[in-house]
Amino acid sequence: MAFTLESAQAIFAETGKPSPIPGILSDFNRLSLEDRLALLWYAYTETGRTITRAALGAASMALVEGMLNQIKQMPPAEQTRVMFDLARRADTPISRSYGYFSANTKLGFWYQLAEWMAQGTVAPIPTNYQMSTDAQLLFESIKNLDGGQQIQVLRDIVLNMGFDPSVVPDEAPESEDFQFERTEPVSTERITVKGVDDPTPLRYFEAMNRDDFAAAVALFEPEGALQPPFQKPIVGREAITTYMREEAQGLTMMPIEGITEVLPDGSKKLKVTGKVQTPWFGVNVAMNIAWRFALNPKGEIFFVAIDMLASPEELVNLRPPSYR
Ligand code: EQ3
Repeated sequence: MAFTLESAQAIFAETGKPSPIPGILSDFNRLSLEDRLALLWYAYTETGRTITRAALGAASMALVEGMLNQIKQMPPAEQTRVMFDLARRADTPISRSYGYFSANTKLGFWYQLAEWMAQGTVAPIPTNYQMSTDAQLLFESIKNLDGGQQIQVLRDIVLNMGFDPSVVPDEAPESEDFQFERTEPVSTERITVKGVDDPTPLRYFEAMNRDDFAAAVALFEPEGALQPPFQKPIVGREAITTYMREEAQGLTMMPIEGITEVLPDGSKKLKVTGKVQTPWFGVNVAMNIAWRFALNPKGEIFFVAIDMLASPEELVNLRPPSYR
């Protein structure tokens, strides 16, 4: 039984609980711009203070240095306007350039602004600003998320700011080379996972921990697909490589446990749960993750979905309740 993209997307789908993150993101988008920026500030001061400075190599921020300094020189009212423009995805020169930044450059840009806002060099959120009741309720929901989910919410919001580049995709500049300096040397460890004997997922985790994306992507079949959390599948080795280079540098994968099902034609379904650390937060925050692999009979990855777990209990509860 050969997998289709659709059938592969559905494997083990019944074993995970729905994540609260998409609901939180859609509630956030219904808030006023003032509330959005204030809520982000409060959420950031709860979680963001554990960002590791090591994540930002000096060279990687060179690209945005000019724009950041331009904002720093502006009068406070203009600085606030720039932030509003980014939040409402306006078509202005700064918001347009921001829209084409890579994910890590967008995060680094706001990280610098946050530092300056804390110092008072860039207009802070007014201390007497009163968030609406909806914003306060949403803030409570964010506080109830685990640390890994909180940083995912912050990241998704920051990535969706700025002019939407899909409106004029032809203008996209060359992709930037954002290098993360790992605080720990890359791992050369052999990985073992309880319940997983198949070498493909194990080699995948080892390659990812070495930032060896060529080796990781070679494990996929040529038209294989990778589905990041809350996104559509990325299909084909070339597209996956481009994505990994931008998004997966410096990640540390710590798979813990898995289940394997072998199908009559020799293809396999595997679900592995574990923790992932991002270089932005190092050891301070670990995200609870599931990888759902569909392997073809040759042992190549036809599909892998990366899911954020709704609760830490799902790390050990791999099967649906009726099977336990
Ligand atoms: C200034 C302030 C605070 C207020 C202002 O009003 C508005 C804004 C926006 C502000 C600034 C906010 C800031 C600075 C936010 C910074 C947030 C950061 C640095 C968040 C980083 C999050 C990183 C995450 C969630 C990484 C997740 C990575 C995952 C899940 C990786 C998964 C993968 C695996 C496991 C694979 O096997 C394949 C690859 C893939 C990447 C999919």
